[in-house]
Amino acid sequence: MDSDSFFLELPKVELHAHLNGSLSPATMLQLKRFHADSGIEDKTNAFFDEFQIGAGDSRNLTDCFQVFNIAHSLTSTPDALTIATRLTLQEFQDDGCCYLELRSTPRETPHMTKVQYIETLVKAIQKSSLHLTMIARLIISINRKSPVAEVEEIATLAVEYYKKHPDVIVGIELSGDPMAGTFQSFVPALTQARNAGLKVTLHCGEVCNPVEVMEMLKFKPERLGHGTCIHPKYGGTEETWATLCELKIPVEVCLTSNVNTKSTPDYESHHFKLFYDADIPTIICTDDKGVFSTSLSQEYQICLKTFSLTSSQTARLALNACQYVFADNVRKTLNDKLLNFIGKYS
Ligand code: 6MZ
Repeated sequence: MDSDSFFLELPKVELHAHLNGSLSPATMLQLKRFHADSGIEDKTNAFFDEFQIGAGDSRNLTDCFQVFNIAHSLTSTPDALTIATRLTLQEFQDDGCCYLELRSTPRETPHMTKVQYIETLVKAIQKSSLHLTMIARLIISINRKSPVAEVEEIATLAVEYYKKHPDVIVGIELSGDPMAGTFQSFVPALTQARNAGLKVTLHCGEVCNPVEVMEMLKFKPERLGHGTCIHPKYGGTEETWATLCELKIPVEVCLTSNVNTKSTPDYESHHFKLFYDADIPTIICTDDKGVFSTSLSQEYQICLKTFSLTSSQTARLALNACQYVFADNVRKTLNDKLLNFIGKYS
């Protein structure tokens, strides 16, 4: 097996992918065509290159939150959202993903309610499972910019739809501009969801805010996203780092996202290495494969090259990721798939 096909064929588990950040240029083109064909006004005059934040782009993490409006204008009807979900799931499968937890923020638009948004995603995932070999699940996102009343409304809907579709909805997460809102104000909604059985993942330490990082760690979510500013070298404190090392909460790391938004200066200095060396479970993820023009195979490849890992160490990262999926009932299937690949490869 040549090295490129190793990354593609390695069965991979994607645990941090925002739907509207994952739209590829091909998917966006299809959505634009769909809008034109169905006579719906297309408010995106933006070019696709405005959606993409590549290496060396002058925009930073704060600016990056503007680009999601471009995707949002293309997914504002149930039909368009279905197309976006279906094509995105297919792309993850084509990239060798065997399990995907897609996350998205229920949005009210002139064409759909939040309830319709959730129902559309659930249906699209259920329908895709009829022809995909990849297993897909949904995490309901909460945007930090939302007022607390809306956050509580979304948590209540997440619980209601989790009870109806526990085969699809597995978790709740907190994301959005890390400078907006305060973690404490979201705790009641997150606790409500957790008490109902939903697993929790939090974007944590995307910017330097050790007080909030400590609050999040004490909440003991099942997983963390990014974890950029937890080590003292990167804006964390001795306390935040010691607590993470003690709790060993798995972290979804997104190498290219962090480099392209300048949260991390370059791949070499990415906090992945510190986490890896400290035995903190790390899961390689894409974050927004459309915005950052990447793929999960590419992220694994970058990781191996940057940190001089062996193929076995890289495959082990994918194997370990299976332990941290929110759908407990598929863990063994995924584990066996990975072990089978490793057995054949070695
Ligand atoms: C924090 C992010 C993010 O939910 O509309 N999102 N939140 N940090 C990031 N790092 C770059 N990337 C994406 O997908 C888009 C939404 O995901 C969150 C933001 O809230 C963004 O609006 P959905 O499918």
